[in-house]
Amino acid sequence: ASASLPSWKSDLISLCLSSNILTFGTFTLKSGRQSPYFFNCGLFSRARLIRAISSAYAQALDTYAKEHSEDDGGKGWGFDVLFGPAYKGIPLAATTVEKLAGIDEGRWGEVGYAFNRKEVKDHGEGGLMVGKSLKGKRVVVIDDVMTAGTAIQEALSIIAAQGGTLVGIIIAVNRQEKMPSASEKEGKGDDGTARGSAIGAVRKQTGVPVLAVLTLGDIIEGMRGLGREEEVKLMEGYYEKYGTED
Ligand code: OMP
Repeated sequence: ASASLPSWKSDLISLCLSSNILTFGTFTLKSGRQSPYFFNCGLFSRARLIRAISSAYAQALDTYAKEHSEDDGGKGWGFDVLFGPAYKGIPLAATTVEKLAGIDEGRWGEVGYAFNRKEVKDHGEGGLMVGKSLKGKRVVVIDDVMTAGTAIQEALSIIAAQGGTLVGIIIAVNRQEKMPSASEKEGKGDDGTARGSAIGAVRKQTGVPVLAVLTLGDIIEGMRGLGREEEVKLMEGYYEKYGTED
């Protein structure tokens, strides 16, 4: 085990590694960057895996709420609905609220979950949304991985359109990457200009906390603890190129 990483994090990293959720190779990301590692949340598709990740999301949310019990003029930080953007966010939202109720039924027992449809249904109950209504509610978005912060934007506009108030974002993995440069967006590679973190930009844009179960730093620590020096070097090299502290 690693000296600085809590055991629940190193255990989660080992589990992700043995189930190929965390893989190594050459991957082209949505941002166009070539990464030596990839984290695939679509593979939390067995009982012990979905249990592990939903427990970790729930712990992170509950811990944040307990640490911020004096926010908002003493009312504390909390939320009414966990919104899981289709498709990958759907099982994450459903299983995480169930875990929250298991941690503290008094605090979380009435929390709802909701998700959007990819295609608007024009018959039956109709509409874009399924689950608890977001209207007038405090909403947290649950998502898988944040790299450049592009995927989260659609979720934010859905919440705004549904009349919800965003109060937080939780992701499984913060890849700790810089915003892509203008030249990267044109497919011409990084121009080396100094830029802030993608997660920092989302924090600044929304003014809400962005919580992560794991960061790239945690994954590097966990892999080091497992003696996987080769992968550690690859991730450190990637971090040198695209990484930021937060
Ligand atoms: P951004 O929209 O750039 O923040 O990238 C987030 C999305 O990239 C995720 O929702 C995934 O679809 C995908 N992704 C992963 O799932 N795992 C990774 O390790 C890296 C990415 C990625 O393409 O950046």
